[in-house]
Amino acid sequence: MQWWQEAVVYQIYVRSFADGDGDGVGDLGGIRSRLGYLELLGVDTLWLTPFYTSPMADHGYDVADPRGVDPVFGDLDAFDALVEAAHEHTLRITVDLVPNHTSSEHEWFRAALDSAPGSPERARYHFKPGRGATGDDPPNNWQSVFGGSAWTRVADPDGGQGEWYLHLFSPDQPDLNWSNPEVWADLEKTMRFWLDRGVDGFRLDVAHGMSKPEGLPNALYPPSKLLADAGGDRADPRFNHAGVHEIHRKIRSVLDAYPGRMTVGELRVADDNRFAEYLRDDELHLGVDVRLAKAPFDAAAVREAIERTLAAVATTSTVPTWTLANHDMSRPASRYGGGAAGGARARAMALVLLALPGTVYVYTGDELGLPDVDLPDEALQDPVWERSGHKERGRDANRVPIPWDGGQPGYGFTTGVPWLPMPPEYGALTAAAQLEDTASTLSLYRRAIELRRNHPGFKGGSELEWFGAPDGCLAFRRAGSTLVCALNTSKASVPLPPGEVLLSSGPLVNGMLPPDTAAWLA
Ligand code: ISL
Repeated sequence: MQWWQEAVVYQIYVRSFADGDGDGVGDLGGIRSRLGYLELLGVDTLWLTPFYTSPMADHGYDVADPRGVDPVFGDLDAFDALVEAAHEHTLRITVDLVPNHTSSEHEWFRAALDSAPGSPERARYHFKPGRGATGDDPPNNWQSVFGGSAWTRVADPDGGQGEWYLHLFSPDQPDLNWSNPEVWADLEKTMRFWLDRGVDGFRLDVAHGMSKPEGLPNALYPPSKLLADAGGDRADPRFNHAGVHEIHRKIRSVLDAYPGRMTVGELRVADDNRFAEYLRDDELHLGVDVRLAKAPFDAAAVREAIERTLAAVATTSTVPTWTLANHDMSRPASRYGGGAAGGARARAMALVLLALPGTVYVYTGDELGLPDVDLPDEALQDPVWERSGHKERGRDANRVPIPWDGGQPGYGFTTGVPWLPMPPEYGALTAAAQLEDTASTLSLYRRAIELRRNHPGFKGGSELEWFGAPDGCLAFRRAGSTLVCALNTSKASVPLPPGEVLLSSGPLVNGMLPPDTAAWLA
């Protein structure tokens, strides 16, 4: 068993975790100062979102120099110090890589703008003439995931209206042309750069992107449908193109020279068979699966998501991954209904999550039960807000900084002004307050992670056995194990399965499992 096949990975949204220098933005030094907390929580691996040099149009997913640290997050010395300290705390460190696109401030893209159509500088991206007599129409009908056309027109070096370039995300994130060998050579250099500095693995952003079909044909979808999250549908030419697998084989060949290091891909691929293709023995080690995170709080839907995730990896030699959220999604406490019920449901789902075989991802702040924050318009920073013409508020609500202790404005996150406002209700949810409260969400996570690591009931295989359960409920155990996880999403209390209760997400009533509650039994 490799370490990544049974890890509890904690996703750190670097901007929002801990601010070491008082500028209101989280940084590498801040993370280092909070490693003790992560050790207490019991996670074994960290995933850091991009901390590379960036103009921050998409908060770091627009990378201007993939081998440099942005000054707002620290410098290379701070990174090296963090890796060393994390390893001393027996925490592994995985970092994001963004191979699909660069920032428009990347030196390659600046050079492309200064060069003529047809030049080698432009050939690192997707530049094309427009359609129509004067080239005023974009080269095809592709839409940006963040809204609007996926093409932006540039002025030629001589000042006239020129070519268009492709950006599946914001215009500040031009897509790289992966049929250009320089693009791979540069990613390889970047991977070795960070591997040689001691990272334990990579999360590959948009791992189903990169490769594009020859000639960039029109999508047969209407633009409105293309706006919806790309699900790897065959009719959507923007993502999940067959050529991507050759790229993953190259990535894997680099990793294979660094035993014990791993890659996990962000795979927004709805079809189970196509998902599995990325996990062949010479491609990714793991794929991020958001099926469970997308399921509503309903036992039948949760069971279906779990079974589909298991099915998607069944034909591979890898393990499933599970998560309830990430920096792109509404937080569980809000998504499951908000208020007290939403909080209780998020806690119940944490026990489902942590009972599952394979690798688990916990998004920072979910262990505190943080809700999404209702931010005022003027505070919003996600490019989705502007790109959608203020129709979609974007992802800032679930990226508000972590409340550590004390009160407003910074709650111990920063001595300055936090980059997104932290609301009054955070006062009761700080890590410090929850560490002292045995009934807190943080205490539940700590106990659950500890049991997951040490209890023999978790040593079972990767198959699940389902028990008969009342309507709106589910119960499962790993094949060969005695530990049962039961979840009640119905409106009535139900009898518990037989066994000793090891942990429950809320109080049990007369030995019954109340609504919005889960329990582990041995
Ligand atoms: O969050 C989404 C739309 O608002 C998703 O469709 C998301 O954009 C998609 O899953 C790709 O996400 C990744 O790459 C993006 C970045 O903005 C996301 O934060 C990252 O997780 C572009 O680099």
